[in-house]
Amino acid sequence: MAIDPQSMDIKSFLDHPDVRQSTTSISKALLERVRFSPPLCSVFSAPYTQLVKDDSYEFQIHPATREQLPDIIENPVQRVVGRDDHFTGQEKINEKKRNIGIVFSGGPAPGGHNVIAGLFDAMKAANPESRLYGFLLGPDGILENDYVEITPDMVDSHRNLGGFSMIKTGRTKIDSREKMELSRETCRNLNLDTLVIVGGDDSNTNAAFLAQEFYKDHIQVIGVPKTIDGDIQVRDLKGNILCAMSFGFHSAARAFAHNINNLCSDGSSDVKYWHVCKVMGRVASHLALEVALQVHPNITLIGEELSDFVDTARIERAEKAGTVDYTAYGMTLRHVSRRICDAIVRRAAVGKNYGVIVIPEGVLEFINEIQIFIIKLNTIIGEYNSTHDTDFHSDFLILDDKLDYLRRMARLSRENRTFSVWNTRDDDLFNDLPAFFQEGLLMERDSHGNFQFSQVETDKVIMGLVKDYLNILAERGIYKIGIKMAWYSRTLELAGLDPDFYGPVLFRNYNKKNEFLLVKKSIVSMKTLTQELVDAGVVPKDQPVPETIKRIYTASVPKFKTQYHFYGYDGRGNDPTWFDCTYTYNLGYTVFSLVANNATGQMAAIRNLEKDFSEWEPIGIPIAPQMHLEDRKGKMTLVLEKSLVDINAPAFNVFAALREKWLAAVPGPDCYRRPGPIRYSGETEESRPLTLRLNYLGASSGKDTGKA
Ligand code: FBP
Repeated sequence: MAIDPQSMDIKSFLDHPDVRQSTTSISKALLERVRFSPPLCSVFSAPYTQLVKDDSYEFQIHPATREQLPDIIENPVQRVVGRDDHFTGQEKINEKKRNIGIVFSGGPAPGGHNVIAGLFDAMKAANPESRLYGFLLGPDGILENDYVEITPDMVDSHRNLGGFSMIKTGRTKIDSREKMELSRETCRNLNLDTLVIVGGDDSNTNAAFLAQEFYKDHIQVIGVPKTIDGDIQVRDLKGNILCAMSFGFHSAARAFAHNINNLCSDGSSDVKYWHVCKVMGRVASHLALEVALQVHPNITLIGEELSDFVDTARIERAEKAGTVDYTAYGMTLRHVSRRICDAIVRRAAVGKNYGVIVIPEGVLEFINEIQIFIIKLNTIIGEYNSTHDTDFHSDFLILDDKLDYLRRMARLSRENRTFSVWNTRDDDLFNDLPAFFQEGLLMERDSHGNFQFSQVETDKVIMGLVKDYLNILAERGIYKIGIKMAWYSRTLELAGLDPDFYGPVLFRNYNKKNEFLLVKKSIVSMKTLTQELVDAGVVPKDQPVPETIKRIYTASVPKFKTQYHFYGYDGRGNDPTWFDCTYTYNLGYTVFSLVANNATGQMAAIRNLEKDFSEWEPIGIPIAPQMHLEDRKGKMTLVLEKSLVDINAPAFNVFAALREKWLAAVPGPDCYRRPGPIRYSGETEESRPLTLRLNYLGASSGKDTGKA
């Protein structure tokens, strides 16, 4: 029945049951999602679980780890196995009443709520008296003793939902004695048996240090591999995979892919924009690679490939001159921008002056000169802070002050040759960068000492150079839009002109067999057009160029128009895919098995993620052996090693082999792929990231049993 809003006041209108149903925050999609029950790995159907040491993995242990984490360095890899026999006393261990604290650390990643749900369900099934506490706003919640007890209602209303909104998150690092003591105090106050840290490489590093710190207090610390960046992947020395991917990666990549595919549809419809899509991933380009495999955009940059580049021509030139050219290794910003220009020019030549380009957020980290700037500035800022016992960013608030400080450093290097971090050449090069980029490079590092790439307009830095160079190529007559032969002939014939009379003068490839014609390089303006026609004798000197010919020329002049998009925060908050829903729910169960079996300093993981679900195996991975020394805020620090895109792995090889096809710089349609929206059920979503699937298929020579 239709409601007449005029006949009632707004309050009564809002109270009408149909209006209430339409305006409630609880959508049908949400209800369906929270009711979904992810399947559990078969071991969890047993009444109890036990941990079995798996000696088949080997790690190269850094001596500093042995020194700093002595009590957890010998932790083994542990398999979670199901037990149903009672004589081991396992039921007592399992059924013990426990207090567990959990915290989210770092950026949100789809699936976090299911880690809580899995842990909560497993814990309550073992002993309904056990309690789960959620620390609020990340590690600050631990330091400030700010927590909530997690209730069944809280869990049920967040199952399978994205974000970390149940208990929020934060990026504080527990890195000082004082913070360690505060954390210990909080754990003691709550009488915690275990602290669970759901986080990325830095947070799992923190988990290892806390595990060591609390070892004698008998407070267990367990890490959970979270990050959309996909850079927590654990392999042993021989390359055996223990954890193929952190959770959240698949959902974020899928969300980005779906949105970027929409741009592909839009772009190939109005054919006037290059859509520039910056895709998150602080350093590693895993997300960009997965998006490329999911969508087939025209151009995708992969940072790891750029740094691996070797300019053989430069090396040969240097060899002939008897010198060494160190700049021949890795790509420069200019080189990258020229590669992009080349692709844009080639597409334009077949009439496609539009397209989609994917740029990883962290790509600058892999570009020669920028990498050097980042390292140098990290050192300068780190040294300033330790020498002055203050903070560089508070002392130099505005860009001009920071630049002034750098100038003084450069002067110092002239006066004192031993001071070499920042010389006048560095200063000159730095001053050539646009101000917004200088500001980005000088920005405050995060609490873990990481450069905050999400705050830098990486895409604009690269595309600025692309635009400049395209202008040069247009002036040189190289960047032109291909003119369709059929359109050219029809247009001239309609105007009563002979296409064959003008064609050979206008175009460099005039031939009936060519689908697209390219205006000669020498014709770059109306003036040069007139000159060319007059010189060829097809237009008399004192006669104007026919309007139709001018129209053809104008259609060949490219306008390079861009639209910028950032895919990051939206994907982090996306609801999880089936893969992430299931992965994280099982991670929650795995955490409980590790807790119940007294593990500490371990990271909960699922082995065989790259295979079909029936082969997934919950395990505990020792965190300490994964650590190595890295420069953070100018200091060598033990951290979990980030996993970068392996450019020798099958997934990258597939991308490299197909990217020319996806560029589609040939007449005919583009090759975009429609991944579709995220679902947690049904058959339209692949069962795991394409990167994992391809790497697995490559490694097992096609012997896969899983569904696509
Ligand atoms: P985590 O490593 O904490 O999971 O965060 C990843 C990330 O989303 C990066 O992709 C991005 O560079 C960064 O967080 C953005 O951080 P912030 O939330 O501080 O802007």
